[in-house]
Amino acid sequence: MAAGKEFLGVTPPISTAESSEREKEVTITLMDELRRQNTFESEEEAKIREIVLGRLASLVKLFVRKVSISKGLSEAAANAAGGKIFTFGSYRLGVHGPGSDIDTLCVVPKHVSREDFFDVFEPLLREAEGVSEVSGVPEAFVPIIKIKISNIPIDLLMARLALSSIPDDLSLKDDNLLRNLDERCVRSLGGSRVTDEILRLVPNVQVFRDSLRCIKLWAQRRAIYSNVNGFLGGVAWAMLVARICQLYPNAIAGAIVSRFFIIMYQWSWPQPVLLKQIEEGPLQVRVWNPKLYPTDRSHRMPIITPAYPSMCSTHNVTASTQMIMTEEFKKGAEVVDKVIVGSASWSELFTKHDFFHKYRYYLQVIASTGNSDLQIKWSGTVESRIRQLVMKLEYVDSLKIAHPFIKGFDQVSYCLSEDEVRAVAQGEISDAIANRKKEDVEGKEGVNPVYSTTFYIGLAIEPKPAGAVGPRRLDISYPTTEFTKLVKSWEKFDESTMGIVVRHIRSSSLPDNVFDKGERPPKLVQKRSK
Ligand code: 3AT
Ligand code: MN
Ligand code: MN
Repeated sequence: MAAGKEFLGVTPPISTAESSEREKEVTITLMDELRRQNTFESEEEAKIREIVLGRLASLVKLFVRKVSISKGLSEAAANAAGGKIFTFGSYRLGVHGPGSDIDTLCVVPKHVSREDFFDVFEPLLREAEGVSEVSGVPEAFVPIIKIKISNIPIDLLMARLALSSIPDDLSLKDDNLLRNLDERCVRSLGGSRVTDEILRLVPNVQVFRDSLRCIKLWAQRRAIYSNVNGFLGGVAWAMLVARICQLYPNAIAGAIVSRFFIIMYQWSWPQPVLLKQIEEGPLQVRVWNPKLYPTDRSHRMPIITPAYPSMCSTHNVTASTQMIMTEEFKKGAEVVDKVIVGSASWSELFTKHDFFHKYRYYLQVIASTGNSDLQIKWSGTVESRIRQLVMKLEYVDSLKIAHPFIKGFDQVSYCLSEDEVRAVAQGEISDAIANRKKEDVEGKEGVNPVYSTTFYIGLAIEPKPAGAVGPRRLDISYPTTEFTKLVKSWEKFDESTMGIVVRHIRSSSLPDNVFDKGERPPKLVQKRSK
């Protein structure tokens, strides 16, 4: 830390006071509630993860050794070449739950190439005992191998450094390590460097972990945990909590959570959330800078990653998602106030969202294909463009909010005719089709499975101005046509195999699969028409 500066962060703390007795009490009840909500893994699972990581570390060394030998290095040099794993994501932050994956970066010396990662390491993993479900995606933006060891899912990224060996005590902190690296390596290193930096920038790691565990569960339950859909992802939530921890360095989790909601509710966006001053570095890459770049200026709730090159983790936030999150911060603050005075319990903070009860009208965006592998790609493409639809809807007069739901609903429909195929692609899934199972059509002729993923956008419409006559007309044909064009411009789009439909429905026409069992209110008697 710089001389004379005895705090972490870009401003001095708001308060360095210790937490009160009451805050200590509610921290205990908070931790009890988090355990009751099953957010922690068991001790056995924790032990298995450590064994798995040990195993993985030796597999990476074996891989580096093997490639070293094949490239003509001596036994001694091959052994010294090393290789090291770094974790990031929820496991590294210490907020993972039962069943979370372990996000792992494999760091290798310069003579081990990215091709070797997929051509040598992937087959080595396939052969390795206890390793299963190996699948590599070399062409991804961040190339990845997914595996399971002892049933624990693991995401493996790789970075090749410009070093002839990777010692066990290597740290990734030095920005100069990024010099002369392939862009994919720089991206792969990012996750790990950011997580490590966050942990270095909080005054008390355990308080940070406990608080973040609470905020993550809350954001998931309130359906505002999703980067693609314009809310915040895991890294952004972690940075917000870290900032509150910096502002109250001696507070415990219950106090941090209570300050979190009120401060985030009152935050003067687009003032950015920073964990440290943004730094320049050795690469020819853009660092977030709203003074220089108009796109950076357009970020509504900028939350900036602390490791070089600093980036905005929240560029997907739109006017609607910002309003929705702000409203949730406010509600959260109210619940926590009640918890502190003893008139509510923590479980109230984690109540399920009411997205499918909240609006009178919804848009359905239905992506469909006839093949499950293709469906994953197509629905992913459609999902990643939904925020573009939301932003266009925000321009429609009289539309107050276009609220995207954080996940799509997948269905397989076994269709027996062309008419059924067409109907399903249009979102008209009759009960007969919805209830038809794979077993029911086994051996039948002319069965076409249709894979569909339906995304929802809730529409809040401004009340009719006083004295206006006739129903309020909402014209969304322009945004929907533009959106359809946009998704169809995907380079792999194929009109004959991929379907995309946008349509609006009343809340009474929502299908059962968006509700939990018993959640759907009994059908109300049709309201008298106004
Ligand atoms: P879980 O406990 O695993 O659910 P997490 O925060 O670890 O929570 P992920 O494993 O999905 O979540 O992601 C961990 C990090 O990996 C977050 C982000 O920096 C990176 N990441 C996630 N998805 C992608 C992706 N599709 N491409 C590139 N990086 C990704
Ligand atoms: Mn993870
Ligand atoms: Mn992951």
